[in-house]
Amino acid sequence: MLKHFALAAAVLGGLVMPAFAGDITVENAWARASAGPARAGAAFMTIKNTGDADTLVSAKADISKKVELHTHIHDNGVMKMRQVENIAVGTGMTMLQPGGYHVMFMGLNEPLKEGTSFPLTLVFDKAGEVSVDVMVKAAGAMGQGKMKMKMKTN
Ligand SMILES: [Cu+2]
Repeated sequence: MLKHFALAAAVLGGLVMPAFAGDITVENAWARASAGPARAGAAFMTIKNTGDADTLVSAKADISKKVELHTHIHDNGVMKMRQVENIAVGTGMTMLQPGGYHVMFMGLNEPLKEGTSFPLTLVFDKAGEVSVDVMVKAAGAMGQGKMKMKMKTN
């Protein structure tokens, strides 16, 4: 009986935003629709932490071969993406947004389509796993669509 209740709660929980675990709440998770046959995509979100400092250590999704944590750096006026080992989530709000930290999907199984959503699991050092639905928005969402991006892999 308890088991069934827990399962139902988990299923219902997946349908309601925001998603949370422990002191961590994840809101407004979104990704940009792929422009053409892009093989990579990025997800952005707001992470609220009402507890002590935590760390986002990894992310998991079925939509691509690899899921990485990335940041952007300015290099001679060109914005480049760089993989990071983790993202510090201090007390308060941490924004994953265009031009900054993001979750990167390398080798998309198929282009991200506007109006769809996909599940993403974020793994925090202390809070554990938080699963969110990522909404796919128009390719030009939040501007910066024309920004020149170059991949730099280590
Ligand atoms: Cu990236």
